[in-house]
Amino acid sequence: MKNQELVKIFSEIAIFLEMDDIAFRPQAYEKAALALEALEQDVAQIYQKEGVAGLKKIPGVGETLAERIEEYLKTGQIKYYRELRKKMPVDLAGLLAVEGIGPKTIKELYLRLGIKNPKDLERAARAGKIRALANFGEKTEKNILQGLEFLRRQSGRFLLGEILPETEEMMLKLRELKEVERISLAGSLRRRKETIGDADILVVSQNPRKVVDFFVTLPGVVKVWGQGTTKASIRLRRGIDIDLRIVPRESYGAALQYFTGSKEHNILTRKLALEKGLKLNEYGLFRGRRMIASQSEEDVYRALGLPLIEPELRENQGEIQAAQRGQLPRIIGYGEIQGDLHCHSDWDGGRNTILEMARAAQKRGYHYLGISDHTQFLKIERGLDERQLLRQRKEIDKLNAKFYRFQILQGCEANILNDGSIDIKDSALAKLDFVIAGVHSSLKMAKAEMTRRLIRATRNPHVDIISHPTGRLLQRRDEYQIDFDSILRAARETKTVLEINASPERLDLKDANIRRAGESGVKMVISTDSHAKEQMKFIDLGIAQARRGWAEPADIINCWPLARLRGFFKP
Ligand code: DGT
Ligand code: CA
Ligand code: CA
Repeated sequence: MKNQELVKIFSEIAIFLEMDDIAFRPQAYEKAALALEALEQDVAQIYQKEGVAGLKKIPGVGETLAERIEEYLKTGQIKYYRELRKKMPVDLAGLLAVEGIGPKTIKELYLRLGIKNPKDLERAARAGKIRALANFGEKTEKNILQGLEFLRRQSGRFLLGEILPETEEMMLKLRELKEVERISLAGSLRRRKETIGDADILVVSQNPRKVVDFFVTLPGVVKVWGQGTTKASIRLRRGIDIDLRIVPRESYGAALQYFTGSKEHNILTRKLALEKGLKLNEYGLFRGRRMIASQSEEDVYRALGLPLIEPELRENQGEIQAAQRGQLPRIIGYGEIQGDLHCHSDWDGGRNTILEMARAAQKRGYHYLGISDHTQFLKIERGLDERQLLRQRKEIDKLNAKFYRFQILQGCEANILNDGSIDIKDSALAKLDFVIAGVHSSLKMAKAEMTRRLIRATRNPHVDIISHPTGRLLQRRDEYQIDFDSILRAARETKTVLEINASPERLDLKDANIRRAGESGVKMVISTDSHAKEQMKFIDLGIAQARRGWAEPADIINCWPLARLRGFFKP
């Protein structure tokens, strides 16, 4: 249908006219665009049957606009529009999508700085060229950058840590409806991928229409992309999209298996079904017309000759073959962490006291907590020097005397300096229960140099753990240049532990590296790096990452009881 193309052209003409401060005509084009958008018949057919007279019956379309439509239908273009574009060859839709940018601004930015699209806009804003313009100023420039950043988030993927709680909140509301019999996450969110395109929720109900109606009107829904009898798709604030699907009880297992994905994993399960003369889809596993499995995922996998494969493993990384051979790992469970070893207290600028952190750890059911405040090198975070560490030791001893079945360990997060040495004396490190060391400066070293730096740190006789070993920040900063295999070798030789940092924007190590570490016999620790007690909950993100990396409890030192841990740390 040509309708949509004409909608776009008329809307853009309206914007071009607005740029030139022309009265009334922009509104005329805008109105016609709206009418065409709502029109159910095809304009080309209207024209074919009734000619220009037919076009003029469309609300808002008068003599001139009817002629323009005729011109477009006959020649495939509108000369008037082409000339306007030639005068101002900019990506209108792209620029208008940036919060705070209107037609007048676009014109000025094009005429003065030659800005044609969001990319040009970003470059100019970063170079400080916009604030230099007469009517703009520094604040506008900052707003433009913020608008661009927001747009990027909207069009891009979301961090697991930001989309999971929002989706779980929506699930809680859905659960309140009595028509909802069962509910589960699906898609990449159920697989706990580190970034998520959209959230998927699967519901079992005998009354899907009711569930859909309830879902699309929930508070927080800012847009309904689509709504049918058994599915709906909505947007929340901040651009988070959720797909909801509703299935009958009998199909739950097959539907969950299908909508959990990954697509690549599903291709393999379907192929396996075919090899057995079966057919697998979202409704069930079939032999001919007969459904042989569909109620639970276990049933589906069993009928394929497989044990249940955990969602975090369904990424076509060899999990099907491993399952066939009975060699799936017994991956770490969400409740198996015994304590958090990387937590900061108010001694180094964290928000809570040591005791508050300890209480929070106890509340989580932990048996130990490692306080690992920054050391002196990091001036911004008020790092501790040797004397302060000694004082802190005394305070921790005092607190420990009062605990039952719970202990605070004193560690620190020391800095790995450029040459791989540690920013605090060995004699001071020796007095701690354990030592974490991490890179916090000169992150952009050449590969060989950075690798040497980290290896030297693992060789320090007191360093037990390397924090956030690859230094990445999700969607913001790449990993350091390092030869990870060499690091793994050094870690194994020196019995140094690599951290799986669970903070939502790090998740470092990443899944593939966790798997390599596990295969090389390198031990890992899952830590939240909490600077406030509320952040301890991020442990689940780290566990998810460990599961995606096929890690078993034996690989993760904070799944171990305290006595084993103490015996494992370097003296
Ligand atoms: P995302 O949203 O990009 O983070 O990744 P997913 O895995 O959540 O992908 P999504 O939301 O497009 O689809 C959810 C699941 O539904 C996906 O993991 C597997 C299933 N699925 C969707 N489309 C297809 C398809 O065309 N073929 C197959 N086999 N499965 C599909
Ligand atoms: Ca998804
Ligand atoms: Ca989806």
